[in-house]
Amino acid sequence: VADGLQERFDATIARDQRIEPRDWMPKGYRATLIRQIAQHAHSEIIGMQPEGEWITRAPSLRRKAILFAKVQDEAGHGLYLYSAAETLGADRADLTERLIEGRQKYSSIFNYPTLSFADVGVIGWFVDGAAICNQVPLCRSSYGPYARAMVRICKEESFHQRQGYELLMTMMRGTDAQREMVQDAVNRWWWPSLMMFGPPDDNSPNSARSMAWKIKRHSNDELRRRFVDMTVPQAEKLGVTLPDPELRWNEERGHHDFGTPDWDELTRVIQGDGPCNARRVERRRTAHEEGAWVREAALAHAAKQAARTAR
Ligand code: FAQ
Repeated sequence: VADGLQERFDATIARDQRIEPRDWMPKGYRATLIRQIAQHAHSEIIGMQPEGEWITRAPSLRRKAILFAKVQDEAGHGLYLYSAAETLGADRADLTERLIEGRQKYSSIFNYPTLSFADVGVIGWFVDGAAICNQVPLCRSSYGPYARAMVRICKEESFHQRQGYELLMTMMRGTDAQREMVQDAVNRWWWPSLMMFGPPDDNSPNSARSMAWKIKRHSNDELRRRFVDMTVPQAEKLGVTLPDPELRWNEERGHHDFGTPDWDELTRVIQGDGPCNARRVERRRTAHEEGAWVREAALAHAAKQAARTAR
């Protein structure tokens, strides 16, 4: 490392200023960011599938329009995030290859099935709620392009969270059967949503370094606790029960106590053995292959344009 570069990087981080694409950065910092941003981008793209399966079956035109808009937003988030990864020297086509070959991860949560329309509401409430808890602090992440991408993404996630909660409120005002659908969806999604925050702090190999570099601002467990504290009063208002007998308010700590997620299940799902992993990746692979002609056509068009301006 040339004289002073490491010192300048350390000082920028210490002053809470941003690292920008052309700045010198340690190899590990660059690699960690590419890893996290790529996983985040893949999660947005794979995350279109569980809810996307309900677009043709939405119960009204209004619900269909909302769901369309949400799933399109997720595609947009994926594209911003791939662009942020490109500022670090990653190649988007290569990242996609790694995803469909199972060499790069995406969030465990998208490997669970959406069995009823209530799942669309619960994904908005829990999954987007968890995403907000995790991503609002990332707006202050030390890498400029990632932090700036998070600002708009978080605004859109807030809309997603609200549409989910509003959908559930509507179902809870409906019939007994509808209320049962909501409770069933809550029962199935609660624990996987807590797992989204990652393994517990004492088993999170990347956390210490990512926090020292101010890529991550809070630990996995800290964000998980915040999510529980935020969600419990919302569940009460909605009239559903969160499926955790250990969940209770702890006056002394000023936070909720709650049970332990099944960490073996998280490990299995991350390793590719969740209920829908194979289906999700296969669908992404097929979409990529079927889209090959679009990429070829875009390249041919760009070459033609370039030849025209060169003339
Ligand atoms: N799933 O050492 P740590 C959304 C991996 S929101 C899969 O703790 P780190 C919006 C981890 O990568 C969802 N893998 O790792 C939406 C690492 O593996 P590696 C996406 C997981 O990075 C809503 C290993 O385990 N959000 O998409 C998971 O410090 C609705 C050890 O873990 C983000 O990506 C997991 N749950 O902390 C879209 C947010 N947890 O790479 C559609 C940004 C851990 O060493 C519909 N990411 N792993 O082989 C982060 O904040 C972090 O990367 C964490 C993990 C917190 C996810």
